[in-house]
Amino acid sequence: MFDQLNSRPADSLLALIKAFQADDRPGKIDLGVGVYRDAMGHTPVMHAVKAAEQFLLETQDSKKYLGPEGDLQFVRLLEPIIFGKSPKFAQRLAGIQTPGGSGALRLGAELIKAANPSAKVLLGTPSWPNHAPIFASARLDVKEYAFIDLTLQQVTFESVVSALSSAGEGDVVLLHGCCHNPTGIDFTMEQWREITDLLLTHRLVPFIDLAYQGLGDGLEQDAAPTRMILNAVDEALIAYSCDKNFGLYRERVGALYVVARNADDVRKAESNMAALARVNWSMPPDHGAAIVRCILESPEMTAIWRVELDEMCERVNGNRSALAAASPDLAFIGRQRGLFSNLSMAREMAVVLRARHGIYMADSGRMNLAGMQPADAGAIVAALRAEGCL
Ligand code: PLP
Ligand code: TYF
Repeated sequence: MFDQLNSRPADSLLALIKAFQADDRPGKIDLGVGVYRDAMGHTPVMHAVKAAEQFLLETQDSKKYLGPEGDLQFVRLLEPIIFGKSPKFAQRLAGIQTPGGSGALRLGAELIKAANPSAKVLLGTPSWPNHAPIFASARLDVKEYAFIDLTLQQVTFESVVSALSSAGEGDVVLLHGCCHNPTGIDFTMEQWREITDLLLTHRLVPFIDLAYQGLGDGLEQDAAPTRMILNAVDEALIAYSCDKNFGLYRERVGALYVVARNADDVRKAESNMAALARVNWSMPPDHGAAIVRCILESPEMTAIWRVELDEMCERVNGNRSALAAASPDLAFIGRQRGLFSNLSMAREMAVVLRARHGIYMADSGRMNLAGMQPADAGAIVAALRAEGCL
């Protein structure tokens, strides 16, 4: 039967990891896949994570099954970080642990399909390349609309207004809560307010993907748009990832939250999320969520984590400033937030930059700014100038 299969392309972002490793030039710079790197170019295990692992090693006395919801204490302890202390929708919130933000997106997509099979998913482009396939795999109709002009490095807000205004009641709007992947271009608070009004006027359901909280302007600031929307709407979904802000990537740590209209709907959402988890992965992997729970249960470990996260955030923003200062054509990078900025260039240019200059970025022209050192700014600008990109 397998002869019936067509080969499918590998994930080009993940393929960059191997290509970079195989390059033996000393000055190579990895701006590819979206993981944080420190000043040594290393993606370290955070101290708070090591401390929690040590604690788990000494105290965990069983590995027995937890159930499809995973570690519900983990799910509860994240809530004040994401939603703030005692949000007014606290009683209307359901949550479940998922394998990463990806698992949360997939589970959310299937929940939408179960609740409203004809709902369309509005997806502003460019976006994370996995978004559209995840929703399509759940057999949802994905409606893409372009909303960022890379030549201007700006949101074209009219496109957002037009897409949301022409959506049907109950359609779902995918929004990056902060640190937009792949552009680093987030809405202003004024634009978020307008989006909130559009969601209410046209009775649309926001699905907020929050995968980089704390890596833009800090934990509180990065959650502000999410909180504003959730305080206004009746229903919403939130796909949360701890894989970046706790540096847990391969442990696959995330959660799906749903804001429902009332307690009855919360119970229905919870039982459906559990049933969907069961047929997808039965139960989520425990270790990473247990680490996050241990950190959040301990004021000392939480304090260490927050300091480390702030340092990561400052380093990324320092790299942004260094590139912005190195060329006026890159000033926009200093105004954007999160790991990524996306240059406006032909796809072949990424290949040229890799081959001639050892600078690895996604074919789309996306750069992971955590992958550089401030001292690399000159080399990056020189390479971009040499190839006529600036
Ligand atoms: N959403 C966005 C925008 C991302 O960039 C990522 C990155 O991987 C994810 C979701 C998924 O995160 P995770 O690795 O936790 O599945
Ligand atoms: O966009 C990124 O680089 C991160 C990591 O299939 C990632 O979100 C990339 C591709 C992928 C899964 C995660």
